[in-house]
Amino acid sequence: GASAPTLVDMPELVLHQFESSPFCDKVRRLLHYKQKPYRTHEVPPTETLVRLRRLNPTGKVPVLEHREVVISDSTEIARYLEDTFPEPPIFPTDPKARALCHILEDWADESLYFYEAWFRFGLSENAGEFSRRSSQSEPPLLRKATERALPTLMRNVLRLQGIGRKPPERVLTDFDRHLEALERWLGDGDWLVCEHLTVADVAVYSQLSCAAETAEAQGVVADHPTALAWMERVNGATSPPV
Ligand SMILES: N[C@@H](CCC(=O)N[C@@H](CS)C(=O)NCC(=O)O)C(=O)O
Repeated sequence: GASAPTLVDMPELVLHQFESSPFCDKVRRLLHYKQKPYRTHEVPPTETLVRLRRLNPTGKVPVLEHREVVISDSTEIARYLEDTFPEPPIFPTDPKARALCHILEDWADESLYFYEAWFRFGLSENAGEFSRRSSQSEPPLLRKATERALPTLMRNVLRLQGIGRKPPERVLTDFDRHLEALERWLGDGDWLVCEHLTVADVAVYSQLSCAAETAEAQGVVADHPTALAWMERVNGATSPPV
């Protein structure tokens, strides 16, 4: 029969993650694109309060471990991956394109993220399902409590950020405007910043595809064929190897 994997076969990259987090999706896709095998450690949400803080004081995922190196934040991880495994590149070489790449990555991580969170947790129709999904990794005794706490926790975040205080029609209009801008920006180009895929494509993709797991965001995205075709392209380039 097949022999058990030895220590030697263990990938040296470990991704501490929430399976459903768009930032973790972003890092997994960058790892696939660079063809780096990795293993994942699914972090139960309550672990971010204490245990995960030994690795990352902010208590956030993703956190990537590579030998003795620990890197947190998807933006830092992308840069680390580029420095450590330069091929294929995920950053443009031209300084001005690099600057644009950074701006678009930040737009995805710091603006689109809150739409994604709003679709999943701000809409009460979806909060139950996504809280259940996010609590699966908890030990049984904590699962129900986490599931009950998550919608309130996330809605507080959304209220403090501001998006949670807008009427739903306004948020949908804003989201539609973002997709409209994405379409115009893409025009007939294949990628957002240069002639190859960059971290900007992956960052924007991960937020939109996670949002589009809800029927409400899916409805808006489906109205934008250019964005959809680009999403197919990004997905094709960054899916796990078969
Ligand atoms: N800017 C960070 C954002 C990461 C982030 O917000 N992660 C969320 C999950 S989607 C998290 O870990 N939340 C747990 C917490 O805040 O305790 C990145 O790009 O990695």
